[in-house]
Amino acid sequence: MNFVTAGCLAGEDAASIAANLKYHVDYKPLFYPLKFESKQAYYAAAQSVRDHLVKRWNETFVHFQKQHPKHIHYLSMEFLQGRALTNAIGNMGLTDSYAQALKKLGHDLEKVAIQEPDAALGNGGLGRLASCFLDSLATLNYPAWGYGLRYKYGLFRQQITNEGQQEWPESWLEAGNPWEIPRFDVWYPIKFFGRVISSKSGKKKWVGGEDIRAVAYDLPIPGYKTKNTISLRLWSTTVAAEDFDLVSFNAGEHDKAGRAIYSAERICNILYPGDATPEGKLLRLKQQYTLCSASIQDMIARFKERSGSGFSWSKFSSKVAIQMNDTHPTLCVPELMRILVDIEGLAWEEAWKITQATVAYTNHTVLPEALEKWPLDLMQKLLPRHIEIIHRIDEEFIKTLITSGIDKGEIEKKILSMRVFENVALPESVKSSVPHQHGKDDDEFNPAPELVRMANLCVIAGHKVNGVAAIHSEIVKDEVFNDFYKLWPEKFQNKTNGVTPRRWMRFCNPELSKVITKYLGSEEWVAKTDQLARLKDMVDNKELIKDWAAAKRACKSKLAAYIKEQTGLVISPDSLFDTQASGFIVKRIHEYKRQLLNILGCIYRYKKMKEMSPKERKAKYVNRVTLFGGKAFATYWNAKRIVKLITDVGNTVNKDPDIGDLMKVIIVPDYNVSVAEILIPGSELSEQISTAGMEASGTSNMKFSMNGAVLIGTLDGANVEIREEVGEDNFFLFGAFAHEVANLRKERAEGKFEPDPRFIEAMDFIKSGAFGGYDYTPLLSTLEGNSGFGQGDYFLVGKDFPDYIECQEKVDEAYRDKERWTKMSIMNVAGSPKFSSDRTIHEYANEIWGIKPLPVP
Ligand code: B1H
Repeated sequence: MNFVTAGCLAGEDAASIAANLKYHVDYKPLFYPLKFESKQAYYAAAQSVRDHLVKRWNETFVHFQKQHPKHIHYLSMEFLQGRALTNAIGNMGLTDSYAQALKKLGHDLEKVAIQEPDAALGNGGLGRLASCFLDSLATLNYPAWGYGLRYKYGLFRQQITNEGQQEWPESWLEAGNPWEIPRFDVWYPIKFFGRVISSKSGKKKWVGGEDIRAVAYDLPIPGYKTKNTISLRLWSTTVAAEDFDLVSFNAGEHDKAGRAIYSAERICNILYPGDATPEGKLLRLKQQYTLCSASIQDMIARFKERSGSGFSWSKFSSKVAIQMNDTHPTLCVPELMRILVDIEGLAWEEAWKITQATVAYTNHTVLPEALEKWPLDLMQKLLPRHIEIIHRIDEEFIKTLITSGIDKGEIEKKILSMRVFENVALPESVKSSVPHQHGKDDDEFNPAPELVRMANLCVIAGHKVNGVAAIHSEIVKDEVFNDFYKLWPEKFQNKTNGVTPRRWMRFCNPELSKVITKYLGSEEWVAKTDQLARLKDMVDNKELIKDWAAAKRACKSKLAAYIKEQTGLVISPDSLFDTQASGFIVKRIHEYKRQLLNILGCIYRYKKMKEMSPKERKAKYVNRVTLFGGKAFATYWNAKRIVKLITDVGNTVNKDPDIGDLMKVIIVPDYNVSVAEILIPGSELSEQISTAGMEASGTSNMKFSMNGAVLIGTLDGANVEIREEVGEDNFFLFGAFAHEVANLRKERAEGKFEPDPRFIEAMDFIKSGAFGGYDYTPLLSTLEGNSGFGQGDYFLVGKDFPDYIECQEKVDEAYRDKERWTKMSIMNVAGSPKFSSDRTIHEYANEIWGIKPLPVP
């Protein structure tokens, strides 16, 4: 083998790949040369795969550059990419070649792949959705860019001890990131603070303040079975070399000399800095502005370059589409306006038309307390010119409202609730047109803070607003943005979420994929999930049922082995594997996911088991392992208490000789994308038990269902559509409906709710010390009392409890009939075509972005 030439041309057969791997080991060493273990093999493989990626990525860029199609730019503060190796070689069709090549060199692909750190630049569903969308955009050959931030530390690493959760920093870049291409040629200036000066002609200029640089790092994103390879461009922050304060340094003031650098670099230090303090808020706002400013500058630079002599601003929105993933990138609205008006010299009206035609907004949550609002004074200080622009947007919008035909008696109320600012005096120009103002002016002592409502700005600026599941989009129209919906019904749409069947079926579940391919006759379903529906007609096929059950069992064995390795606990693959897994639990409001309902159900079940004879227990319950995955924000005490409670229950139950395999309760530590790839295929029952109306969509529900887990859930988020697709008989439904929730809370507040005795029994069992001496009063008190948010069981755990445990009894009954259960599992996969992110992306492309596929020849 000629390693050097092999290094130059990365062929696609096993022999040349092996040579290429060896080349990377020998000529791009990252380690001590006498070792060639799994870790070295991983880095060599990544370098080698990267060569393939870069070739396709360059070809795609050149093709798009020449063809100059309309591009979508997906802006997101989070991308939960997970590991890249298996996905990249899988999408490029090189898995077998790499597996063989590694084998030649004495390595096993699976062992090599797990050396990769998990790229966790996101908290949960919203970030993972962005990553699934990139996979679909590349696969479907759409011209697209993802834009995000390159956080040095991703979501923390979680350790579970007897005390509950402990957090550790996750430094995923420690050994370098072989998948990224640092683009030192692509950087943009970013300004903070400073002041605005006006010229005689009225032109505005933002000057002074802090100047930093955003530098691009590109991650090539390969599509499945296509050459198209798009970019996820992540910005990192630094300063220009000349901003290093050499004078101070030489004077021995070393801290002072490096201050500018540190101030710039810390912007990208960490995902979601806690924003409870003013410093934390400022940092988060700097992050958001950095993402928006650098991305907009980049889009404009490339638009100009692609347009060449045909350049005209009037064509911008027919070539550039921007999607804002929630309100976090809202600042791209005033930033685009600032560049168009202040720098490019466009008139306000023209700039506004372009901006509106370019940006669209996805809403991911209906909880009013979760909608982002920034303190006006903070924003004013950091982004003085943007605040002027937002004032003008606010003023123009109020004028639009006044002339929109809204009833005179209503107009003031509408203006106050719909305008961008909250608790800010009305602009002078509209005061005379508004009949009576209870604004800030009326009440000098009004302590209410002045705020900028990012969601309102998004709805006013965006040409489309979408929710992420059918029920959620209805709530968006009927409740959250009802006034806007009445004003502009044509803006509002639904785009039910989806997940990529590549990562979430084909690659994470080769066992079940093989069975599906065997019965469908080809692997076409991986790109065309509609094919999966054909399984419905085969559901009675005894061979299929046998093969299916065997594949699920293989996944369960893998999961059991993983749990043994991680926790030391031994679980039997003959038990029912029942899982509740969800991303990061940031705030109080995330208690709507109701892990507490699940664990209280376990507690009640355990108590009943203890009261029964061994024979009775065995007759009533099937062996079950209840698994939890998820992280609690470090300072969100109630979530951490729930983790502690689950740990305590596990410590008691798992060791109880009366119980044995009948019941195990386990937290799978450090839940992330890679853990999900083991946990989801190995699960048979998935808990999707949020308080109805509160989970916008959920996406793990889709992943579980398409891996053959049956859902137990409420009619919430995408559960509603999953149940429609898989059929009522293949979904365990319980709980109050979304439209009943408000009234149930009201009744509760009025003291009319009588909790079920079984619920009281479960709570009392905890209080009795059955699971140790930890004081659970603060946690349990949230389920008691009558009043308001924070007490009085806002999430209706007590209300839904009896229905939930009765539904779980039906699960036991169904599970006893193994054939019936397997058929339910098959029907879940057969019902999953709709939940491919390919479907979602086609809808966005056609109904919001106006982009067309452009395959690289
Ligand atoms: C979702 C968020 C979110 N909704 C604020 N909202 C964040 C809000 O860091 N922050 O400040 C981070 C994330 N995430 C989730 O989006 C919904 O709860 C899920 O129901 C939904 O499936 C997912 C994707 O649409």
